[in-house]
Amino acid sequence: MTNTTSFPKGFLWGGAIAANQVEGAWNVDGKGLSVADMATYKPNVDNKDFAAHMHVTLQSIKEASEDKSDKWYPKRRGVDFYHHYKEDLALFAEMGFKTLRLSIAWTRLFPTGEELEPNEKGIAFYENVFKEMHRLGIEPIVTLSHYEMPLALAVKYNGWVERRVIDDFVRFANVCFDRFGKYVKYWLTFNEIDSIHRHPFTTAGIIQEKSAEGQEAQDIYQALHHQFVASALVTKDAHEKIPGSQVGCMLTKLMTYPLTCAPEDVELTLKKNLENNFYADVQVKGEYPARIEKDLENRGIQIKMEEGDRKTLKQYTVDFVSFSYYMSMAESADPNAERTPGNTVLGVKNPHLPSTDWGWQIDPKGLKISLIELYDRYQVPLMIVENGMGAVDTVEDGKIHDPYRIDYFKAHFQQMKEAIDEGVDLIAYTSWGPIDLVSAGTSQMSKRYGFIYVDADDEGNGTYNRLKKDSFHWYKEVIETNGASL
Ligand code: BGP
Repeated sequence: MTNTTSFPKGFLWGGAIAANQVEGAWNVDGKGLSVADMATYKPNVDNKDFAAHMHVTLQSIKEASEDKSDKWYPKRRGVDFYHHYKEDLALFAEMGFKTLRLSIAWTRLFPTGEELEPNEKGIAFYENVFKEMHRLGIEPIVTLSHYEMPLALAVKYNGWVERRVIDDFVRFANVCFDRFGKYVKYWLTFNEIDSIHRHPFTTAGIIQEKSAEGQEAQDIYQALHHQFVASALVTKDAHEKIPGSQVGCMLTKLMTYPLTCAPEDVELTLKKNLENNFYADVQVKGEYPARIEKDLENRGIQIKMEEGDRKTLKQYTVDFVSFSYYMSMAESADPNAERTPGNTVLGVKNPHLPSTDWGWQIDPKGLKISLIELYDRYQVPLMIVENGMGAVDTVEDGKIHDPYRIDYFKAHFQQMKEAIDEGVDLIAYTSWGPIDLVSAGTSQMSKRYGFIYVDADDEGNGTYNRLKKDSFHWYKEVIETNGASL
C-alpha cells in the first residue's frame, strides 16, 4: 500500500440512487403515479431481457394504473428509503460519503405534472432528507429527472413529444431550486438523456402506440429536442437563482471498440461512438452537430423548433459532464458476430473481457479511455455518477462476502487514478446503488449493487433490514484515505 494519492483534495466520493428505485411509498402523502410505477417484475421473463421489462402498451398501463397493489411492481416498493432515509444516510455517513447523488420524484411535488402549486408533503420529505444530509456533511448531487415523469403527462401528451411539457418541467425544476437551493449546489437535468432511443417510455413518457405509423423516430427526436431545450432553460434558472450552482448533463457512456481492425468495423465503431457523444455535444457545445443534422435530413426527420430554440441551446450550456459507466461493447460489420447484453443495449461480444452474471462486459480500462476521450472533447469537469456491478449476493451467518464487487471497484478506481494522473479533471465518483435497490432494467431486487445489503427478494418478501457487506468496510477505507489505500 502506498500513502500517496492522485485524487484531488475535496474529491467527491459517494454513491448514487434514484427516487423510483429506492423510495417506495409510491402512493403516500399525495404522490401521483409515475412511469416507474408501471414497471412490472415478471418472474417468467428472462432476467437479462430489459426490453421485456421496460416495454409498455396502453393496455398494460391501464391495468397497472388500476392495480393498487405493489406485488408485481417492485419500483413501487423500492427499499422503503422513504421511511428509512435517516438510517440509510447514517450508514452512508459512516462510510465517509462526501456526496450522495439522488433524484427528486416529480410526482411527489406535482402528482399529475400539471398542478400550478406543489404538494407541500412532497416538499417536506425532500427538505428533511437534505437537512439530514447537511447535518451529516454529505453534499447532494440532485437529478431532476431520473426515469420518473408523471404518468398523467405520458398518457395525455405522449410525454415529451408535446412541447407544453417543457413548461411543466420548468415549473417543477424552479420549485426545486426555490425550495432546495440552499442545500443543493450540483444539479443534473436528465438521467441518461440518450436512453430515449432504447426505452422511450421510462425516459420520456413516450407510449409507442400513440405515435402515428412511421412517425416513431420523428416523435423520439422531437421529445429529445424538448428535453434539450428544457435542460437549457433550467440551467439558466439554476444559475440565476442559486449562487455558485453547477448544472451538468448526464449520459450513458457506451464505449465501443471495433471487433477487428477491418476498416468496416472501425467505421461502424466510429459511428457508434459519435452517436453516443451527440447528446453531450448539444448540451456542452450548445448546438446540434452537422453530422446529426445531415443524418436526420437523410432519414426524413424534421425536428420542429421554435424561434429562439437554437439560441437557448447555445446560451445556456452545462457546467460539467456526468455519466454512467458499467461496461463496454464491441462492434462488427459481421451480422453473425456473437452478441451480449449491456446496459439496455445489445452489443458485440469482446473476447478479451469477462462479464457479470447479467452478461455486462467488465472493462475498467474502458473507463479510463472514456474519461480521457470525454475530457479531451469537452474540456469541462467530469463526474462519474454511476458505476458498479450487479451481482447475486448470499448471506451467511449475517455476513455478505463480496470480493467480486471489491475487485470490480478496485480495478475501476485504479483506472480513474491513471486518468487523473494523465490530466483529466475528474471531480466526483458516485457508485451506483450504494444500498441495494430495485434494478431499472429488470425490476429485480436480486440484481444487487450495494455496499449495504437490503433483506428483500424479487417479490418483496423480507424484513428490509440493512446489513453491511465486506465491500462497505473496503470502500470506507478508500474514502478515508482519498484513494491512497488502493
Ligand atoms: C442506469 C440507470 C440506473 C440503474 C443502472 C443499472 O442505466 O440510470 O437507474 O439502475 O443503469 O441498471 P440495472 O438496474 O438495469 O442493473
